[in-house]
Amino acid sequence: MQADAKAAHLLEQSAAEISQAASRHLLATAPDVVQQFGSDGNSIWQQHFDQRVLELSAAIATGESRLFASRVSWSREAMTARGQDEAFIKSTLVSLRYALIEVLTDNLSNDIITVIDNAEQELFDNKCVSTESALDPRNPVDNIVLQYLQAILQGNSREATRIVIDEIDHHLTAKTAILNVLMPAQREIGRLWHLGDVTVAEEHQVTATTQHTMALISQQTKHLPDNGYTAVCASVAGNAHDLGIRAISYLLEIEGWRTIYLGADIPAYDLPAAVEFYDANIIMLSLGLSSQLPKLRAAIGALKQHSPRPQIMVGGNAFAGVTGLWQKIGADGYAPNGEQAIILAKELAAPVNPLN
Ligand code: B12
Repeated sequence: MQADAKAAHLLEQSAAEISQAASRHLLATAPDVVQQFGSDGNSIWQQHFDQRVLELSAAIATGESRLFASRVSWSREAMTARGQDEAFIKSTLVSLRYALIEVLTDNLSNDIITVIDNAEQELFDNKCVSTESALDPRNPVDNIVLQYLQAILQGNSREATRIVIDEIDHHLTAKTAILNVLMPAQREIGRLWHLGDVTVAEEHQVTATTQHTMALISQQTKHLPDNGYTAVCASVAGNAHDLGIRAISYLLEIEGWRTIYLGADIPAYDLPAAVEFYDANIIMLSLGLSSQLPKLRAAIGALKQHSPRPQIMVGGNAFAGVTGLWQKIGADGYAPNGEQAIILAKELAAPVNPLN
């Protein structure tokens, strides 16, 4: 499939209209849904379809149909875990097709329909989240992760933080505490939520404890001397996920960088000013979902007009499994995890190190 910027733009512009039409269609054709979601049904399903249309747009813009298929399968797994049957899940795709035909009429390209057809075919093949935990209780570090999660879910977040901090200089360093305990704990709670085994509230408890624990670790750790590099770190507009990029920011600081951590959901137009004000060598942008891809493009576009231009590094969950996506959107580098992010950041910043 070829990338098609015009069709992708049309989908993005028409997302609200398409999602309204799809939601109307679903509620009219699946009366059970009306009962299940009550008066909130329309807005819940509109949001659902809005994301779907943006993911479709991202797939068309990049020529990567997986960006849509993987998200549809992800939704299918989450819905199955919450008791929805196969026929209903398929009917959401029928409603989406119906709305696309109604709204886009003659502008609906074959590629768009092909992307949806492929996603439907792969609906039950893609495994997004494993039913098995990646954590092995016999492994000492994994065991700390499990103790950490257990303490939080039993209502003792202070104890959870203590478990991790007390292990530093024994089984852990500050870096491995962040990368090998706190990040896997986040992934594990995400897996459990996806399977319907923990609630959103429980995930929030873990996330809040992880934010607090990372801050304490960073505060208590001896940092290497200033290496002369500055990194600005942010999650793009629309991305509420900020723990991964926060972890990278702390790790860079420990390695002697000056980091400017801007947080989640940062508008593209604010980035050049931050880079200029702090005279950054590099900017690290985090992308959580493929539906946020237009915002990342906008951010990269704004930064490229800036002079002197910082190196632009990207990462985050949305890149998983889509090789070369970072190049297609014009970034200078990508890393799949915190460890590799630190190594690549140094390589990218090195030619412009003011201390050289
Ligand atoms: C906590 C959490 C949330 C919190 C975020 C709170 C916060 N302050 O961050 C809240 C509740 C807000 C949330 C919301 C949503 N979430 Co959420 N969330 C999670 C969870 C459980 C943990 C995220 C985390 O802390 N990860 C920490 C580290 C381990 O991962 P990471 O962010 O990917 O970062 C690593 C790398 O990607 C990389 N990296 C990250 N950024 C960068 C940047 C650069 C430059 C580089 C080089 C590298 C890099 O390095 C990091 C460290 O190794 C994950 C599960 C998971 N597997 O991550 C789901 C997850 C990310 N969420 C998911 C989803 C779908 C959503 C929602 C759409 C759910 C919904 N229906 O509303 C919304 C979207 C909100 C939005 N607009 O962005 C999915 C994404 C699936 C996908 N990509 O297709 C996941 C994977 C859940 C799952 N089990 O499937 N979420």
